[in-house]
Amino acid sequence: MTLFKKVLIANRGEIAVRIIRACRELGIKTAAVYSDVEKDALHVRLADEAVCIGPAHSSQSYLNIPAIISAAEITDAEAVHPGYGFLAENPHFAEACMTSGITFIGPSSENIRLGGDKAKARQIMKRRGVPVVPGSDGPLQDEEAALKIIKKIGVPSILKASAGGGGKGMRIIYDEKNLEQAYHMAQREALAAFGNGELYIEKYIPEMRHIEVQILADDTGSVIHLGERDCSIQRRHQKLIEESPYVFSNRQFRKKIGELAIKVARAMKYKNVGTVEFIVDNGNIYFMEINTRIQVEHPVTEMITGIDIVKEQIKLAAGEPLSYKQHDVKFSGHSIECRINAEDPEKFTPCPGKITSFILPGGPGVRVDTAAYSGWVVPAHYDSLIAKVITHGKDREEAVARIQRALNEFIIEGIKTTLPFHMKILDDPDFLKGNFNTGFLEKNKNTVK
Ligand code: MV4
Repeated sequence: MTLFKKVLIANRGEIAVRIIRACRELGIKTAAVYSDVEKDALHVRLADEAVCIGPAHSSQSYLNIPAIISAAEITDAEAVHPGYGFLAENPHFAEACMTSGITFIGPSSENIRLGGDKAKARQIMKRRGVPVVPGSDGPLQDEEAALKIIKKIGVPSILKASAGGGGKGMRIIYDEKNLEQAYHMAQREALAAFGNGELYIEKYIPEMRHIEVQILADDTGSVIHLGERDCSIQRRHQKLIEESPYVFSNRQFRKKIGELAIKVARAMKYKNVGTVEFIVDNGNIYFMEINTRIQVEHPVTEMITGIDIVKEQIKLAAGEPLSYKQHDVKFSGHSIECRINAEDPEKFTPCPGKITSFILPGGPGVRVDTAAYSGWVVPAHYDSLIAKVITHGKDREEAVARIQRALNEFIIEGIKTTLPFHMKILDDPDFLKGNFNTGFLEKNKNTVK
């Protein structure tokens, strides 16, 4: 089996750099794409060549399908890696690549479509015997249908958008008399955000842990998992800190959640890398959704397994079989990631601008994934993620001590960042005990801002 000679990276920032690194190690040439305001970006410098694909606004550059397909054709790239965000979960883009004879480094367009239809994915998994939270069987026809289900499952319940993600089109119902209004508000919000107002309903689980499982699947139908990640520390549906393993994980828990994730992958004939998200509540595990992309937090899994997920992803897309069997996957120690954003650490408003000083942390067990450097101007047009600090230790205590040390070493001047916010969370006694859930930041908003 021969790998690609050249890959086009249809993304920017730290993930574009991450993908270039994987390609280099595999001996694959890289072509970057960039917008008008990013000619000095690190991904442009590190790639073998780069093509400008349009104006700063992402709708005209990083989301511009014809421009990206043209860039792949001009550079003679055989494959396109979409990274995360932008076109990564757009089934039309995956199809456009195929039609142009370019390999999309990711799952099939059918996989992407089902991942984006959360009501249908839930319905299919429920029918296949994967546990889901009590709620609707597929999408809701109208608020009458929602009321019938609430009568059965009770309140609190949560309305979610089928096309959702990022919390848009979500409403918690504490009293059925508010259902009608909540239904219309959620529907309107979903329609505005996704062009699709379809909703489904679930029992609301107030103290949930958001636990997800990394999976790898090849063209022959072999599927393995790389263990779980705890992503419960989020703010406004943005994950801020992720870790692996889950603090209360053990061999039995990992086997159980890992096998459920594999069952989900098989039920949809999944190919390539993906993440199955679960709600964990008091030891109960429920399927929530499947993400059909490489995720921001993939490094914590790489740190504890030693497996380069991006290299595996590229090899899988080239048609290679999995290089590991489940029993080859060995888990070692603990890893934590903090997402550092160019934002005000108290108000979380974006703070783009020129970085005047940028000095990285280092030493044992520290990894930093970033595309920033001293003198770089953080553009206002894109995601405010500027660096991921990831540590590994023999246990959680060592991983925590290392990330506390790393955040203290990290010097970023010229712009505000969320570094101080992370240092506060990492000092919180409940965080240190592993005593948190998705409500952590809301509950502690007076002490941990
Ligand atoms: C839930 C939930 C409780 N019960 N589902 C889904 C997307 C993710 N970003 C948040 N999600 C949740 N899904 C059930 N069945 C709790 C959340 C949730 C949440 C919901 C509303 C407002 C804030 C939230 C913060 C974290 C998690």
